[in-house]
Amino acid sequence: MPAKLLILGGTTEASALARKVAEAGMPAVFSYAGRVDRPREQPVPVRVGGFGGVAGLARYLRAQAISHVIDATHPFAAQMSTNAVMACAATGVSLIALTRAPWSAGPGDHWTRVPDMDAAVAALAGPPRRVFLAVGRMHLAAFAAQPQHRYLLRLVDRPVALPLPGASVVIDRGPFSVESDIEVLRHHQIEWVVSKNAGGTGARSKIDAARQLGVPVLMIDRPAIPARPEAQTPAQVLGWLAHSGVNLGV
Ligand code: 3Y8
Ligand code: NAP
Repeated sequence: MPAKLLILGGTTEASALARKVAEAGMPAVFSYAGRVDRPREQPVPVRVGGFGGVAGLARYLRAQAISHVIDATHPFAAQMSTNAVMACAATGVSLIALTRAPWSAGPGDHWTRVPDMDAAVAALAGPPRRVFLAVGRMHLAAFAAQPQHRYLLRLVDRPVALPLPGASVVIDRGPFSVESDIEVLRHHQIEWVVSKNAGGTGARSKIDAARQLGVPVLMIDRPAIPARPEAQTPAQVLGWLAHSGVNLGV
């Protein structure tokens, strides 16, 4: 069967892989969940929207004659990654994840690590602070349990309604720079940064900025994902494809 890749995207690494796959002339489809209004353009055909659970993804893999799935979604996209493991097992389609190692605290970092979003909300109990809640839009409602803080939110699209009344909102999409994030922390006199341990480069500037300014960070560990083969770079994915007999064309 000729090779045809499905790249589950939405990350910096997924876009880097798509560029290499397009350069190699490999048939591929890049998939977005449809979370934001204007996702980044890709050099390969794009599909947007959920598949309909494991069964929907399995149907898609068969119907589109996908030979390999590269799960290059974000480490917190645990449901998509779990579905990919199950659908590929059910259909016999080869799967590899393109993921990024978690960040670890270094000298000068003031991190408090928590296991998940609920633990992050609980850790915010206490006197009012100016908190940079840089976890996106999808989990904001949980933080309404700690309404005493002055929140700064950074979102990709302007929200229609916010579960955190009184929060300040910055509309911006990464990748961000340390200089601009230092300015954000200073301008809003941030006393605490709440962050997912996303790994990679696109979201880490706020962590580097917090270190430089001595601002403490509440770091949320990533959710568990079922075991699957993993690569750390697009080059390793191309090596995996070549090893599985795919003609990379270059
Ligand atoms: C829709 C598609 C690329 C990909 C770029 C990366 C880097 C910039 C940094 C902060 C943290 C956050 C958030 C973030 C970053 C990259 C990457 C990354 C964090 C886009 C994109 C989609 C999404 C979805 C969006 C979530 C949200 C999370 C904002 C594209 C821009 C906070 C994660 O409004 C919403 O519904 C937003 C939802 C999931 C987390 C959340 O829970 O709200 N990403 N982000 C993807 C889809 O539809 O399938 O336009 O590129 C992609 C990127 N966002 O190719 O350049 O690789 O991680 N994304 C986090 O890490 O904490 C921002 O502000 O400091
Ligand atoms: P999630 O919670 O793991 O997935 C929820 C459902 O969204 C999935 O079951 C699937 O629906 C659909 N979905 C997720 N990613 C998809 C994709 N790439 N293509 C098609 N459908 C997808 O996922 P999430 O955390 O909401 O992330 C959604 C997207 O944003 C992903 O592309 C991810 O890479 C990107 N992203 C997420 C974060 C984050 O912090 N979570 C950060 C940066 C980028 P069905 O079950 O119907 O198939």
